[in-house]
Amino acid sequence: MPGIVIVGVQWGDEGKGKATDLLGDRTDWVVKFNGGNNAGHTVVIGDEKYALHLLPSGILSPGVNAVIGNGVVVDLEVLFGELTALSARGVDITRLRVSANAHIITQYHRTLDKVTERFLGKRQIGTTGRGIGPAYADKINRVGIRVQDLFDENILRQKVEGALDQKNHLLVKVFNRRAVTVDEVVEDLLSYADRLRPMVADTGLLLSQALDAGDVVVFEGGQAAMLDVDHGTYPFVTSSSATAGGASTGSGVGPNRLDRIVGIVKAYTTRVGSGPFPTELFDEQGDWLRSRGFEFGTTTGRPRRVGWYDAPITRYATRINGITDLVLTKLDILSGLEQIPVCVAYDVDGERFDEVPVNQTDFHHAKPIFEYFPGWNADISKARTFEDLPLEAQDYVLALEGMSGTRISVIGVGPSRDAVIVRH
Ligand code: 2SA
Ligand code: GDP
Ligand code: MG
Repeated sequence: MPGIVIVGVQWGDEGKGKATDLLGDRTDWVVKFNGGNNAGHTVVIGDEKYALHLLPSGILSPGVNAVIGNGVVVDLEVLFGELTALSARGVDITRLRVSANAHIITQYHRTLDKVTERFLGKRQIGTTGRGIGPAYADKINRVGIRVQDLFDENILRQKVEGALDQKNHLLVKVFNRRAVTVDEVVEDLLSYADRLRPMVADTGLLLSQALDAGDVVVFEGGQAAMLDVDHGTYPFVTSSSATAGGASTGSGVGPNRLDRIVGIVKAYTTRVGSGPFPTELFDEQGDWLRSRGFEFGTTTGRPRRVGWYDAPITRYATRINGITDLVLTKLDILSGLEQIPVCVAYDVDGERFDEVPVNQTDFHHAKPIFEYFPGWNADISKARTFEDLPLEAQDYVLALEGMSGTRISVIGVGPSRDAVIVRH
């Protein structure tokens, strides 16, 4: 199975970074195909903890080739900041390749992200403020700056001029900010060109050749199904394709090369930013889950919203991604509960919905219909086989599997690399 896609099932932070890292020994290439430094993956290796935002987690595995695909938006300051920090900790960073077609996040994208959010007030999306949305908007609007533009100053200048045309009007007239000059942007971008040049490649070609040669390629998704610009809780979404289809468009590899689609799903649910969240907890049980699960953003440190497992969401994500295997993470966090609620359907203004409603207003009104499962008290973080788990925990996993539409192949019982139960 040479092409393996890893995607988030819920609203992100399911533990995708750890899942990618787990596959490290058997992986030759890891590709990030969507998003940018809005992502935050925490990977724990021995006593070392790494927080990655832009770089794919696979860069931590010796010998693995890391790729930033064409579907990614790249903040060059962040890229070189992360590379320098990893290199100082002894990580080999020479195996990174960056797509010539990836788009660049510039200072005006970051500024626009922040001022737009402030302007929206109560209607704000709760973005990470990293310039992600404005950079993708420019891409779709055909006024984006791509990695390859850095190597032709004339072209770069023309493109920056074109991009700033309307933005300066917006910045000055609407947001009361100073105008950004073409010179300052060009100078900033060019300051990275020499360091970037050796990493730039036709990454779609490299990946196809690697797959032809039988290499294992992991496509590491950022964010998750419910944050996908097409399939998520729009407009409370990120601006990229976070589902398995994005692995193909965002890397330049045909969809028939994607052999397994692995969905990462938490044993409960979290969300950062605004938008509907039917199983959200506002009481002390929520505070308990947040502090026990250490649910604070890797990128911004924001407390995550927390709630119970939502089975219709997993079924939905399974369908739209074509998930073949699920990795259920953070089961250990649920130890100590008397009973565990699981959302099996929704009540929308008196009508039962077994699937995620297509209509946004319905989803905003959706109240969870819960089924309750008996909890367990034992610490399960040392369990390494399914049978090591208390019967109640086994039953919980089997129940989720039954409701989710696909098999749960791996169960996470702790943050470290080895704290997993592999079933299939
Ligand atoms: P953006 O910045 O335009 O992508 O924000 C749009 C929405 O997408 C959500 N989003 C995320 N949700 C969870 N985790 C994310 N990454 C970090 C992490 C988050 C952090 O992994 O911990 O540190 O705060 C992530 N990135 C984007 C965001 O909350 C908006 O709802
Ligand atoms: P990602 O964005 O999907 O990569 O996830 P994050 O790294 O933002 O958040 C997941 C967090 O859960 C990280 O701190 C991981 O170290 C941690 N984690 C992953 N799997 C498990 C698990 O099975 N149990 C526990 N307790 N923590 C886990
Ligand atoms: Mg994260």
